[in-house]
Amino acid sequence: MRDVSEDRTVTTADPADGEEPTRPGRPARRALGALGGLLATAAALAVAELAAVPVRPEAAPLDAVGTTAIDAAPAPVKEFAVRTFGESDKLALQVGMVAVLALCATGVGMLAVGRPVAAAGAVLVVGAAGAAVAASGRDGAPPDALPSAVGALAAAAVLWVLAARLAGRRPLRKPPRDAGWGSPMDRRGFALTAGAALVGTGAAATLGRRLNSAGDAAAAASRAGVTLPAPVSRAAPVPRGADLGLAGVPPFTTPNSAFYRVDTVLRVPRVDARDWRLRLHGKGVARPVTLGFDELLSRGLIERDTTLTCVSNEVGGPYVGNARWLGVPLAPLLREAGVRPPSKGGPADQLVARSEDGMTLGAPVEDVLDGRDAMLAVGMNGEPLPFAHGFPVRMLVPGLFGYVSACKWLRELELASFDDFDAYWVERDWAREAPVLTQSRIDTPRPLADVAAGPTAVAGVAWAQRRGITRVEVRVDDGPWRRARLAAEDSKDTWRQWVWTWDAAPGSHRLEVRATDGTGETQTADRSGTVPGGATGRHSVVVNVA
Ligand SMILES: Nc1nc2c(c(=O)[nH]1)N[C@H]1C(S)=C(S)[C@@H](COP(=O)(O)O)O[C@H]1N2
Ligand SMILES: [Mo]
Repeated sequence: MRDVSEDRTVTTADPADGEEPTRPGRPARRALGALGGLLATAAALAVAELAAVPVRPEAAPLDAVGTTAIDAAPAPVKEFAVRTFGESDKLALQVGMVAVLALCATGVGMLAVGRPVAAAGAVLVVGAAGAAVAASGRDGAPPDALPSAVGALAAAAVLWVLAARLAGRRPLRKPPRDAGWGSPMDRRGFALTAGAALVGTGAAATLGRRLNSAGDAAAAASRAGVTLPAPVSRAAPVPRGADLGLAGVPPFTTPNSAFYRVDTVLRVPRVDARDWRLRLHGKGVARPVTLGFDELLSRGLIERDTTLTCVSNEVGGPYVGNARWLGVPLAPLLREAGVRPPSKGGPADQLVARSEDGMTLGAPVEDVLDGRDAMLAVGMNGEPLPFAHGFPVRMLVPGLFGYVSACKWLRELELASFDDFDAYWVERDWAREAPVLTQSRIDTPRPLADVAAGPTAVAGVAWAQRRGITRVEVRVDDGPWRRARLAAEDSKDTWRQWVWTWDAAPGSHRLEVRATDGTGETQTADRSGTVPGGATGRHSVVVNVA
């Protein structure tokens, strides 16, 4: 802004000057400088993508910085992101990062016209910061610094040459004191350099992408090649009455494509099942085990319907789904390795699961061995696990929130103690032990819906895995509680649909629901946020009856 008056002097200096078209004023050069900044930044990201090939795709700067941001975000920020953007929270993060970067790029590009050394220096400093973040981030190692460093060098070079063209000087010549504002600009040189940068960027990005995802095709082939064995213990067929088939209520079995997804990865890990190994070791493990995927499949599979819930689900929220899972029972595997529960003198009370993406989850050993159908799942609704849901193997423990039990892309199981080790989410203020809470949700009518007067189906789902749902009640405008009709129970580990027919009278009304679980306990009315152990309180919706 400080340059406005000077700009005016330059542009109006000599309107009759024959060289005027090649000696544009500062605003024009600055605009082209901004463009140069954007080109240089694009080049940096493309070259970094290519440089990530010999390292790992996650070392690419936007991935590494984004992942570090995810890991560093305090619980309230994460809560806000999930509340505001839902499952698009990571997309929002990436869009935000690109926007900030683009803003900085235009700034540095404008700076480069008059002060190329300072601008190139700024680019290198940002690159160094990215490199440091990448090397010290999740699963970070020194080689992870390479993509950011190489990318920054590329950006500095592109910016330098473009700025030189704008100033009408040779790129390898030392910039003069006045940075060449007065000399005519090398338009042709600028256009050629910009074009070359653009082509190079496209080529590097395409090649980098292709090489970084070369393993994906192999992983996809390995998934396509999986034949899931028939279970030795089948799930009973879903009772016919378990699905009320009501409009607006999700189906009893959630299709894989509609199953909620919660994790911290910017790139879904694509593991080749043929390379997959699981290591089981730790405190009290008399016989450590290493298993490949085929060995795991040969152990005899069980099939179970289980409802999975996220601790980040707000009352009435979408982070709950029910699937038919196929997997290896976990308890026998642990027992064969010599693991005993704490109640039988076992030294470990925490089963730490580690994943391909560097995530750690810790489940109580006692729960895993208490007879529930804890499993290493390989199948979901009749197909191998989708990549987004943990292919090739994930853990599943009915009755526990996902963040302590449902480790996707599982790689390692370590018996430890809660005193020795805090898993990822526990380090971030979430509860150590996380049994699911009894919850109920109104799916229809939708909040603020316009409802016709007369008989209206009020319906939804309720869940209390391990305990089961025995009663759901609805009330209107704080009136008396009315018992809803429950759909048939599939198992105590699955959600249950419910419906109540309401004779809707004109006006604005508030519908409220509460569930009672198999222990006779009714869900609390006390409202609490999701941190640390899951949201409590009753779901209610306000509707308008015409
Ligand atoms: N590796 C890995 N496993 C993970 C997570 C994760 O971030 N990384 N998130 C957990 C959480 S918080 C939940 S609620 C469930 C969600 O499983 P889904 O995405 O298949 O629905 O996975 C769990 N397993
Ligand atoms: Mo979760």
